[in-house]
Parts: sequence; C-alpha cells; structure tokens
Amino acid sequence: MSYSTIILTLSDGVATITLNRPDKLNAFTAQMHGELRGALASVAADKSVRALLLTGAGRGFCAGQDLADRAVSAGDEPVDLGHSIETNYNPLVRTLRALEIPVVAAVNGVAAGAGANLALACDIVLAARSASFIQAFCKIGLIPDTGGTWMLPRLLGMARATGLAMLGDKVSADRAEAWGMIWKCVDDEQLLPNATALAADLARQPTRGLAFIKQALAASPSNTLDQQLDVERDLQRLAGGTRDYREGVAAFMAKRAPSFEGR
Ligand code: LHQ
Repeated sequence: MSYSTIILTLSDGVATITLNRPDKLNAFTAQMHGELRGALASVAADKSVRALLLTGAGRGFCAGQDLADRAVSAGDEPVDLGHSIETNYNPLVRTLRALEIPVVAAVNGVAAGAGANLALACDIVLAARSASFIQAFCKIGLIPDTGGTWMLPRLLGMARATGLAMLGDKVSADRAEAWGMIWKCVDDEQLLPNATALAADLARQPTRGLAFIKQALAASPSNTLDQQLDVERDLQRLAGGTRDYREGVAAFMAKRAPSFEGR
C-alpha cells in the first residue's frame, strides 16, 4: 500500500513510521489518520516486525490536529469533535497500547496537542534536545485528549499535570526527562541513530516477554497490589511457556549470548 502523509519502512525487524506533513509540522488530517491506521494494521499483522519506531519528518514531531481540516472546523457551524476523537484519536491510542511489540517514539521537534500525547502513548520516548512538548489544547478551549488526562497525572503527578493542562506551557525535552515524562533527551544529531539502535536492540529481545511487560504495566494503575500480583502470576506463567524463556535460560547456563526468536 502506498501512503502520502506518512512513510512506512521495514528493516532489521523494526517498522519505522514517519509522520510526513512537514510543512504543517505533521499535524493530523483525516487522511493521515486513515493512512496511519492502515500502516499500524499492517505492522501488527507482520510477525517479522518486532519493534515500532515513530517519528516526524522535518522540524516538528506532530502539531496535533490540523486545525484547518474540515472535520474539525467548519466556520461558524458547530462540529462534533467527539466524532473525530471516537473515529481517529481513541483507536490510535488503543492500537498503540495494544500492539504486542515495543513502540519507541523519536520526538524530533515540537510535539503539541494530540501530537504530544501521541508521543506519550508510546512505550519508550526519546526526544531531541531541541524538541518540546506542549499541551496546547487549553489555548483553544479544549481539553487534553489522545489519553493526555490519563497519562499526564500518572507520569507527572496531579500538580504538574494540572499546570501543563491549564497553562499550556512549553516543556523542553531536558525538563521532560527531568520530570520523568519521557525516557531520555539526547543531542539532536544523536536522536535518530540512538532511536534506531534502541528499536533494533528491542527487536532482538524476547518479544513475547516485552509484550507481557507492557500488559502488566498497563494493568497496574487501576489494580490493587493483590490484583496486580495475580496479573504477574498469570503473565509470568505465559512468559515461562515461551521458546525465548527456554533460550534465555539455556544461554545463561551455557555462558553464551542468547538468540531470541520472539516466540
Ligand atoms: C498547523 C498546526 C495545526 C494546522 C502548525 N494545524 N496547521 C483537536 C480537535 C479535534 C479533535 C481532536 O483532537 C484535537 C486535538 C488537538 O490536537 S488540539 C491542538 C491542536 N494543535 C495546536 O493547537 C497547536 C497549534 N500549533 C502551534 O501552536 C504552533 O504551530 C507550534 C507551537 C506547534 C509550533 O510553532 P512554530 O514553531 O512557531 O511553527 P508555526 O506556528 O509557524 O507552524 C508552522 C506551520 O505549521 C504553519 O503553517 P504556514 O503555512 O503558516 O507556514 C502553521 O500554521 C502550521 N501548523 N500547527 N495544529
């Protein structure tokens, strides 16, 4: 399938999706949502893909919803933004969270509105030192969507989440790392090399085990310790049944490097 608003490439078990509307800082249109949905479905169906890297073309990562798109602004006519959320943004977050492979975001520039929360919906976020995160929604009378009101308090605590959501202040990549909002901030020229190497390394790890880790951590916020202990028991049982677990133990005992297949 060919795309015009995104680029999908495959290499070394890593699928890379580059949001590709650089003139508009990769803001989302309905077309881009559709293409991204298609690309994510093909990534999910391809068993040779063991990690996903998401980044943006040009100087921005993603400026959120394209505010000129007819789906969200029709002059004086009221528009149903709930429809756009239901059709586009919510399925996107659900798909990324449900993908059974690690998802790395390489935030190459500004990530604003839904673009910021798209990055935060990924499993591991690397950002270029010149990148920034802006909960821009409040500036136009909206609330953080794309999972922002769920993710921000969990990552940052309620005080910082509320400040960012209500004030829309720009958060530098350095501060995002210091606050625990992202995994790491790296020098600009190191972003793609580091993110590519990280995704390639993840693609060689025990993929099923990583998927179970993702599932366990996702279940954690709404569980009691007792419930979470049960989740750990159940997922560890599944992890223990994988070929990669057998390989990991065998390699350890033989004092050799493991060769994981993702099964
Ligand atoms: C844009 C955009 C953009 C169109 C830059 N749209 N053109 C909302 C509604 C409905 C349903 C669901 O969810 C949502 C979620 C949301 O995401 S709401 C929040 C939408 N995003 C924003 O409010 C951010 C708007 N953008 C900005 O504040 C700035 O562009 C930032 C701070 C991101 C970057 O500023 P600069 O580096 O100064 O760049 P710029 O403003 O000059 O932008 C470059 C171009 O990109 C420019 O186009 P032009 O043709 O004049 O060169 C902008 O108009 C365009 N652009 N964001 N969201």
